[in-house]
Amino acid sequence: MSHLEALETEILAAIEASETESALEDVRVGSLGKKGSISEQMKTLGKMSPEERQTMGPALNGLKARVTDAIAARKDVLVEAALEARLASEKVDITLPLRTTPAELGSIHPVSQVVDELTAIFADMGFSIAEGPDIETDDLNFTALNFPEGHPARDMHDTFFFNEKEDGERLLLRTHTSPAQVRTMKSQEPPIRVICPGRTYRCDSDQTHTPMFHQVEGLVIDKGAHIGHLKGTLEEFLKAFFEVDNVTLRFRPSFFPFTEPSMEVDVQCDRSGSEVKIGEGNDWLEILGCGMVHPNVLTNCGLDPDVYQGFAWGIGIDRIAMLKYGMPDLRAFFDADVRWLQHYGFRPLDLPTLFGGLSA
Ligand code: 2NM
Repeated sequence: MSHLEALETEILAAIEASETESALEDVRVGSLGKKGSISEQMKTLGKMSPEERQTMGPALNGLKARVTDAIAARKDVLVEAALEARLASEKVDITLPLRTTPAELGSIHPVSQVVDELTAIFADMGFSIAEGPDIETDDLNFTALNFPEGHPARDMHDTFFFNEKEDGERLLLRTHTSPAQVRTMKSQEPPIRVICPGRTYRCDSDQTHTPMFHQVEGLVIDKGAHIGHLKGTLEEFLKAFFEVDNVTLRFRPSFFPFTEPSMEVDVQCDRSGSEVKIGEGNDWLEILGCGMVHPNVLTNCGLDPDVYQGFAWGIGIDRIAMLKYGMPDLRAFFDADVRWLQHYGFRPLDLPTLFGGLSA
């Protein structure tokens, strides 16, 4: 075997043995590079006799061409193999379920969920949301709302009072969200359409009462507001909230200091199964109180009762949450037991909307 054949065999074997692109590059530099073995052979051509050069020239050029081709072919194989290895090692199974993020491990308390639902429904009907402080003045919680001092209706509320301040004023924990509505009437021009959801407090505790509970009150003030609008508003709300096509309401005369006339509202229901079903059956369930805003309240809030009329209502949020989601025990709402929350809680990132489904 000539020395050129030996060199070719050696280089081709090195090419085949290269496992990486950089090893192959070393072989290329070692053979075809400036000081490579083939290049060194090329340099010897100049010192040869013309006859010798005539055979060695083409022989060396052939060798160079075959080595160049072999390197290119090997490179294609290595590039392809490297890509395959990357595809295999970086494979992502897009069918795997997402890992639960900390945000998804928590859940939304049913009271928050129901407040979000109420907000979506009434916002759709053109209402704004108003909030006020939990600690209120006697004036905003009672006097402005036509509960005169010494009036027995004040006792009905089992109020939590704070100690008297130095100036003799006695603050209290609001017994209803109506003071937020007084603030709204005093600060905004009619027409007014607001709901006020929030915490309320009464010194009362048994199977169906907790000292802190949640209420949402609604208020509409406008020149032509009348009791028909009240009925329509309540029907639309209850249908949307309980996600039923029809509700039948029954209005019974009642008494509240801040409304005249005042009414208690029952909703038609079916109690034959294990859960109460709203909108069917032949039972009644008391669900809310309402009425036309008393002229004294309008006057106290700076509105002329000869120009403006209004209607208002109040509902217990905890109670309608229990009804809608079948939760039997009110007191569990305030136990902060994560097992209860995992069972009855809602997904944190699904906000209730009328188009996306309130409780879907
Ligand atoms: C109720 C029942 C009836 C009520 C009245 C007012 C205000 F501020 F306009 F006077 N707010 N809420 C109201 C009326 C609340 O809860 C059972």
